[in-house]
Amino acid sequence: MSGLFITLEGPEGAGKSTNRDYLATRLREQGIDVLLTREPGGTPLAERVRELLLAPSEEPMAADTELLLVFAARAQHLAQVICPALARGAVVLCDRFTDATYAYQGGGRGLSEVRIEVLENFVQDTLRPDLTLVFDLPVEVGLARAAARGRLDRFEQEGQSFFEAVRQTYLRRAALQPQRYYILDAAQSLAGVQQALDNLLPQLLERVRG
Ligand code: Z5A
Repeated sequence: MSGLFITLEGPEGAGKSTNRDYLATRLREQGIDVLLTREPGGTPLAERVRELLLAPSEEPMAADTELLLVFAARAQHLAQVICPALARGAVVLCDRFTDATYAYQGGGRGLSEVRIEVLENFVQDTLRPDLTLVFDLPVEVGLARAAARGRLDRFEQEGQSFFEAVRQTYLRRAALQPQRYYILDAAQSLAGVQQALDNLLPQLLERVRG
């Protein structure tokens, strides 16, 4: 595949969607073919799975069910959207991907990383993001941003310790593979975060243009 696969990760309210759109604009200004997408979701079928995952429900969802739904949506997303875009040489900017599974289902729910890895290999084969931007911020700052938006989804109803585990999983994964991850301080002002993205842009353009 000849495109560039960039994922944006981080806890709630970290500014992933806002900054994904910002980065897309900056890349498109340079004439780059950019595909914006998100997980869970990104295709009509995968968006229906997203609704199942996010809707609060009286029947508790087993952690394994959650894990399998996340990967079912991902398989559809890869087949319909991500792989074709990479094959035509586009830059794919994806709001969350498998790092979120390690963070939420692994760190948050306590599922074993080995089992997640089995599904990662099954669904993705050898495909991994080329670059993962981690928008890092203290849990309470992100939760306050999410709460300001109103009704909380099924994940947002979790407690502080769940989100602390999510955050620490991202940071641990980033420390293990520093060449793939780039950590941004998402607690600073939006202008500050976007300045950091501007600083990264020349490197990105170099990679896109090979
Ligand atoms: N999930 C999972 O469990 N396993 C998986 O494998 C995957 C996902 C892929 C949906 O994701 C849920 O799916 C997610 C994990 C789970 N958990 N939840 N909830 P999502 O990405 O759609 O949900 P989210 O993380 O809650 O998105 P979000 O809260 O919309 O966060 P965001 O995209 O990072 O932030 P934003 O929408 O760009 O910004 C939030 C607000 O903060 C907004 O009002 C902005 O204007 C404001 N903002 C942004 N940046 C700043 C700064 N720097 N300063 C001040 N205010 C800011």
